[in-house]
Order: sequence, then C-alpha cells, then structure tokens
Amino acid sequence: MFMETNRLSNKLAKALNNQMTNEAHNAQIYLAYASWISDKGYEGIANFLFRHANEERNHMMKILEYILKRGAKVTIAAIPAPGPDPVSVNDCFEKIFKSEVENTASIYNIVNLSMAEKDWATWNFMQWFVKEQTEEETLALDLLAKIKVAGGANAKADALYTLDKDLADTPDDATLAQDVTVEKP
Ligand code: OFO
Repeated sequence: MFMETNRLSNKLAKALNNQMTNEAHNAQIYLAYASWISDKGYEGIANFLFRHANEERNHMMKILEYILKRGAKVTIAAIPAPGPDPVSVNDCFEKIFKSEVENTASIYNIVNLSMAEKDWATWNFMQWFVKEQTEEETLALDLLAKIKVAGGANAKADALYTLDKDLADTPDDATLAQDVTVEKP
C-alpha cells in the first residue's frame, strides 16, 4: 500500500479542474473577439484583447500547477467554443464584462467550497484569483465606460478610432481601490 499523498478532496480537485477549463474558455473568447475586431481594422483594441487572452492562459496554468503540487490529478478537458462573434464594439465589451462576472461567480464557488472543507491552502491560493477578478471586472467596467463616452451601440467611426488608439496604450492591469494611496490616488 502506498501512502496517500493527495492533499485535495475529490470535490475540490474537480472544481479546480473545471476552473482550468473556464480560464481556457475565456482565453478562447478573448482570442475570438480580438480576431473579430482586428478584421474590422481596430488593431489597438485587438492587441489589448490578444494580450488578455494570454493572461487567461496564465490563469489556467496557475491552477494546473496548484493541482499538481497538491498531489491531485490534472485532467485536460475539451474547451467549449467561444460562441458567436459580437455584433458591435459595444456588444463585444458587454460580452466581456458578462463573462468576467460569470468567472468571478465560479471563483467564489471554489472559495466557498474550500472554506466549507477547511482547506485553507486552497482558500489561500484562491485569494489571488479573488483579487485578480476584481481587477478584471474593473478593466471590463473601464471598457464599458469608454465605449459609453464614444456613443455606446451608436458609436461613430471617429469615436471608435480614438478609442482604438487609447486602448493600444492602456495598461493590462487596473488599479484597485485597495491599492490606492494618498500619494497615488
Ligand atoms: Fe481569468 O480572469 Fe478573466 O476570466
């Protein structure tokens, strides 16, 4: 008999494996939207979204590493397709916000599970994702604010042109309320 070295419950291992697929799915969404918008000629926005696809893949890898390090089994599953292309830049940003909010719900679900099981290692690991999701939602809300100023669903070509230029230089990370200081509001 070998000694049991798996430090994750079946339930948590399953939830974390699912979350890996969610992150991969989100990477596909960003890739699809970036390609769609690049085809429309908005390279600044496309670049921003391509960079973000990489972030989602990194999230997936982070979870994969964690599962392995806790001695549980990683199962690589099929990634669901990203769904239909957006119909406008406004629709694209709304869809991004929606998928980030859904992802937050699924992260919170794992936090709840880890708390119920008193698996503090997983709880602690997941706090990085809780903060990351706050950042991702802030970023998505910023996109919605920008497209609103540009005219929302009726945004005209010149406003979209400016938005495209703006997003080309937008940093990948948002500043969170908890990171704000008097010196750096
Ligand atoms: Fe993985 O952060 Fe967005 O979804």
